[in-house]
Amino acid sequence: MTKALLSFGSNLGDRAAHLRQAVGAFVDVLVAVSQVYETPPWGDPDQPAYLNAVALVADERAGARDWLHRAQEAERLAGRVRDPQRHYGPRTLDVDVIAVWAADGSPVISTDPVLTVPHPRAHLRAFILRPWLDLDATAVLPGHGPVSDLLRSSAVAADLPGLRARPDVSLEITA
Ligand code: A4P
Ligand code: MG
Repeated sequence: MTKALLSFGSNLGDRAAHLRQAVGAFVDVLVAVSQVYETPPWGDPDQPAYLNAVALVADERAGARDWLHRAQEAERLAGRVRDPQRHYGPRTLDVDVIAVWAADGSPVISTDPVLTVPHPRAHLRAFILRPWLDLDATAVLPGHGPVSDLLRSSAVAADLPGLRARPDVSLEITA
């Protein structure tokens, strides 16, 4: 079984609906989804607050590129428009592949610009690390260490108080 940790973010339109639709696109492979957090924009302050969450997904065969293609298809369905001038700018939906594990549990490492895993900025982002801790208190970001330690690093710890849990926005998929 291969696994991946995916992050979901939205700060345009009906943010909760975008996240629900995106998580729903992975229903066949979904292991667990975190709670949702309201988060201040990271990297480009002049935009609305985000809703963020992460999900663990698993599949018999899926490789790292398969997860990327599914992430990009979910973004397309949410009507994502890319602004090449604003790398960290607003978006209906961003689905990033944070980390991938092979069938033997070893982390997949890639520096290919088409798919860099682990995600090169994940260790700096409270809006990824905090929801991940919800899913797994012992989670380890390959190449960087325990998520619980990363949350205490100065850059991330400074952002943590800005995150607000939104238990009123559930992404649990019910039958
Ligand atoms: N790519 C390479 N590696 C990956 C990966 N691990 N996951 C390539 C996904 N894509 C990856 O991505 C650009 C290219 O990166 C793609 O061609 C893909 O093959 P993109 O999604 O088209 O462009 P982007 O969104 O501008 O870049 P990226 O890296 O997704 O942006 P970031 O760095 O994720 O920043 N603040 C808050 N609070 N919450 C957020 O969710 N998100 C961003 C987006 C900024 N600020 C935010 C949030
Ligand atoms: Mg992206």
